[in-house]
Amino acid sequence: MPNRSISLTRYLVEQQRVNQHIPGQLRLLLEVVARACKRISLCVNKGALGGVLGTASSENVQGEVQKKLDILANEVLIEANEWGGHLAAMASEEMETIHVVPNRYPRGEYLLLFDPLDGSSNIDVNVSIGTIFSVLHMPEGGHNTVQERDFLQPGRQQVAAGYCLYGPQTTLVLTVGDGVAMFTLDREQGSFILTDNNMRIPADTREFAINMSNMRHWQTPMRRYIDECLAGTQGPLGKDYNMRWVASMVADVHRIMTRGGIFMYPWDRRDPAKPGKLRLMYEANPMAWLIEQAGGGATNARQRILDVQPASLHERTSVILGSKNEVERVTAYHLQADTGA
Ligand code: P6P
Repeated sequence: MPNRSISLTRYLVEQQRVNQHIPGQLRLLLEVVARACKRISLCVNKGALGGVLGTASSENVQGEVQKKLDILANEVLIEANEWGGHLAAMASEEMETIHVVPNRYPRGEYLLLFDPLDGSSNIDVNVSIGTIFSVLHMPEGGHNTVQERDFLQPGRQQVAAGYCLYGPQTTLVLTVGDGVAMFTLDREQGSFILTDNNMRIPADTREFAINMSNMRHWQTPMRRYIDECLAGTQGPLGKDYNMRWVASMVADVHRIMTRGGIFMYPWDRRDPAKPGKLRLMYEANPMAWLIEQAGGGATNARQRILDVQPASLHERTSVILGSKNEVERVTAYHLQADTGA
């Protein structure tokens, strides 16, 4: 690596100094999260050798059986972040309630939300998984005790968002509202090194990502779009499409951040009361902001995800995100169907 390589620390210092984009406390928070992701990466890479595969004897708030690595990753993020004085509280897919920074530590002005290890079904079969995180600011005119309602802010209020993908490389992808940067972990140095300082998503694509086994459960506009993709050059879209589905949102989103595409997890009839499978606060919101910052689009099939006002910490949503023109098409199909057009 040429000596001009820029570490995450240098990138954040320069963002703080040159662009006034990152207050000191937020820079510290992002560096601590990155360090926690390095630790999680080491545990993931050990696999069976580290005794971390398989399921724990517990379920999370979603009613899903927890993997040992789910719990470990959650603990790593909690322990790494609670003493630094930059956070008021944390929320996680793996915890029913918020985790307020204990009184023995100083409290800061930020709120950290995360899915500590997304794609858990892939852990035991050695397929890429990842950590997703989102940072909010404590609401103005705060009160002494941090409450769950302080987290219930629309995604457009985020001050930082990112993910760490534990794949063939360990890559950290991050935005603070000034575009998207990607860092690759140099295991020899133990540092994240800047490898793309301006990730951009093409407006059009020939690649879609969806779990096709759910097709019979989708609403009509979703089926319409996928049928048109499958019709290829003979159909209304006039081009042949490829399909990918990793069943790990971080891996599917990273592919889209790297070469474009559209990712869809729509509402389906299997559980009509649920608006979708994915969680708004710590999956959809951070990914939607990253995608938009890279020039893409992100909706819940009807509305911009970042404009959704959350009603509860673990609420779910439909997710349509990626290449802007494709996302706009899928969203238009749903809105047309709603109005009977
Ligand atoms: P399915 C992983 O469990 C996850 O939350 C996302 O990472 C992924 O995109 C989706 O669920 C996969 O869901 O129903 O295809 O297994």
